[in-house]
Amino acid sequence: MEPPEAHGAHGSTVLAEVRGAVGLARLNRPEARNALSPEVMETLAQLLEAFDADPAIRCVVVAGGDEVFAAGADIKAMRDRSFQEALVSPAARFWPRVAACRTPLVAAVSGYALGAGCELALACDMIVASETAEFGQPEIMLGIIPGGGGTQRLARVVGKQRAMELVLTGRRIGAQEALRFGFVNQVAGKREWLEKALEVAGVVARRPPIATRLAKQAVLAAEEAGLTAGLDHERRLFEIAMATEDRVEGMTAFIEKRPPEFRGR
Ligand code: DAK
Repeated sequence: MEPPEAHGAHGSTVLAEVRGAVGLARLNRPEARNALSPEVMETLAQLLEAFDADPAIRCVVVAGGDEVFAAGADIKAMRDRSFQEALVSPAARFWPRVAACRTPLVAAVSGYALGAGCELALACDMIVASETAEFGQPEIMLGIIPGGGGTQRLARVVGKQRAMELVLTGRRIGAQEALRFGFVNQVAGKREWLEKALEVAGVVARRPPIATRLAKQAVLAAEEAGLTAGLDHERRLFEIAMATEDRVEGMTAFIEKRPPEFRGR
C-alpha cells in the first residue's frame, strides 16, 4: 500500500488509502457527523485532485463511516456567514472541483447522507449504499435550499416530482426507496457496504483507464446537451478511444481469446 502522503495534503478529517488501483477517501469527523466544514471540503478536494492526477489510480471510492456518510455542510460554520461572505465562500468552489475529476468516483454510503452529504454522493458517478443508508435534502428546514447540486442532479436522477418532494419537505429516504428511485446502484449489507463499493471500483479499475475516463465524460454529457449535440460529443470521444493502444490490445485479446493487459496508453 502506498503511503497516503503520496496523494498530497490530507488531514485526520479525511483519510487517504490506496488499495491496488483504487483510491479511497474516507471522511473522518464522527464527532460532527462528518459535517463538511470548509477544512474538510478543502482536504477532500485536494485528495480527489491528487488521486485524479495519479495514473496508478483508476477509480476512487468516497466513503464515510458506518454511522454517517456526511450530515451536510457544517451548519455551525454557516450560521454566522454573512450574505457577502457566502458569495465568495471557498466552499462554493468545492463542487466544480469534485465534478472536474476525470477518474470515476464511487460513493460508498452508510448511515446519513444529508444535505451536502447527499449532494456529494450525487456528484459521484455511482452510489453503493448500505441497508442503513438514509438520504435527504433537509436544507429547507434550515431556511435555505440545496446549493451543491441537490436540485439539479437530484432532479436528473430521480425525476422532477420526486426531487420536488424531497427538496420541499426535507423527507429522508432509506436505501431501498433510493434503489427504487434509481438513486443508488446497489444496496449492500451493513457490514459489507465498503467492500461492495471497493469491488465495483475494482472492476472499473481493471478496465482501460483512458476509455473509462472518456466513457464517464460521455455519459455526463447526456446531462448537459441535447441528443444531437450529445451524440456528436460521444462520436468525438469514441474516436479518441479508437486512437488508444489499449483498444488495440482489448480487441486483439478478444480475438486471441486471452485476458487483455491494459497500459493506460
Ligand atoms: N453541521 C454541523 N454540525 C453537525 C451537523 C452539521 N450538518 N450535523 C451534526 N452535527 C453535530 C451536532 O451539532 C452535534 O454536535 P454537538 O452537539 O455534539 O456539539 C454532533 O454533530 C452530533 O449530532 P447529533 O447529536 O444531532 O447526532 P444524531 O446521531 O442524533 O443525529 C443527524 C444525526 C445527522 C440526523 C443530525 O445530526 C442532523 O440532522 N444533522 C443535520 C443534518 C442537516 O440539516 N444537514 C443539512 C445541512 S445544510 C453550498 C453548497 C451546499 C450547502 C451549502 C452551501 N454552496 C455551494 C455555497 C449545503 C448545505 C447543507 O448541507
